[in-house]
Amino acid sequence: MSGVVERVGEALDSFRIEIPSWGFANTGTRFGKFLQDGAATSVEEKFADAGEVLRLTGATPTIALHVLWDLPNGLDDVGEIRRLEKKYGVHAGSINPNLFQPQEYKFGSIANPSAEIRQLAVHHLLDSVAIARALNCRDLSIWVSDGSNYPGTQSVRRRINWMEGALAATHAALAESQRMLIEYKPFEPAFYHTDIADWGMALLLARASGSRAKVLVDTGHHYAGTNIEQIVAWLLHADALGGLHLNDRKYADDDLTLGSIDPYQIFRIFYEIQSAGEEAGSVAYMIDQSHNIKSKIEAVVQSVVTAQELFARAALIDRERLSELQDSCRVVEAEEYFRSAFWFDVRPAVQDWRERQGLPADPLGALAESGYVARISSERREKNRKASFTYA
Ligand code: PSV
Ligand code: MN
Repeated sequence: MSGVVERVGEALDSFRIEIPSWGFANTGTRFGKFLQDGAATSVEEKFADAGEVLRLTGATPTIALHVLWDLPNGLDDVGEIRRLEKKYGVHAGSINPNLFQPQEYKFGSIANPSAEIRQLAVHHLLDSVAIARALNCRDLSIWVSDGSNYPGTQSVRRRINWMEGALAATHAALAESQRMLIEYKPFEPAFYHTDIADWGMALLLARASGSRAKVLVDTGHHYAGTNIEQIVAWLLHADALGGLHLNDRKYADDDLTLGSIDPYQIFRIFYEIQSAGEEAGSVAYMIDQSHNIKSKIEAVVQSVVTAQELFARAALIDRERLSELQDSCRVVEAEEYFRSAFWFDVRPAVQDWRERQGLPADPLGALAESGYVARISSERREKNRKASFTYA
């Protein structure tokens, strides 16, 4: 393959991926958490870890914040976040309201039959917009976990109207430069119907909310076998793809490391986005994972490196050449050409790019050598061991 170093370099120059604050903290499954000595126990520690990932990879300038977890006092915490941004050189990225944990939301948040509870949820959404405005964050990422567990127990149609009202009110509060991303998920925590279960529902709600509302695709939020890159292609066509939450899965929303099960799928998604050219310029990439068994910061670095490699591989495809093969229906040649980019070992070219940027050639190796994990493990051990063992 010719021009590999240039193509890879160009792709990586433009590639940025956001990391989630919750990727550094003790998370688990609904059966429990295995506490790690080095897990972040405060927002400051999350920023510190994010700063380390940025130092190692050069690709993660922003950290996604979850309002209840990272700004429990709402707007009053904005000053502290600004201080952390300066101290660690990492900016606040997408702002994620939390519509799934407060006790009031047992029967839903913005789709709750109680007008009072819907109002509570809208207040939280508006507070989240205010936080995003104050921190200069472009995206408000909304995941609505609402739904029901048993047939006949809720009115699906009335709930659609309630959601439309709440989302339109949120959209109206956005600044000109801001966007609202609507994430969908087929099931969990609701197991009969989820109010925003797929991309069609998310797209219709986005359309009803306003021009700066887009759809957020989380790779873990699909049934097995779903052709996610096709959904991505349709959303790009509709100018409605806001962003991607990347992770991997074997069964459901498993939150496994991106590319650990099916790297070819992430490659195909990246190709679809790259092939849309300029139109895809504003698609936001984020890692949305929970590292239950792996060491947190190592898992984040591993994910970023994998994302960079897969993005670089997708960039090796000469789109004109592929179009010619497609248009002349040379099936095997087209498939082999497409796959040859996926099989190509871009690691030497990626390493080359890292060195040109003054970054460590091997981020995971550099992390191990730095002693960072050992240091935070000893500094945070006491706090982590004191944390009570709670079921998530
Ligand atoms: C829900 O499964 C989700 O993907 C949403 O993006 C949440 O904000 C995130 O995970 C963290 O729980
Ligand atoms: Mn997500």
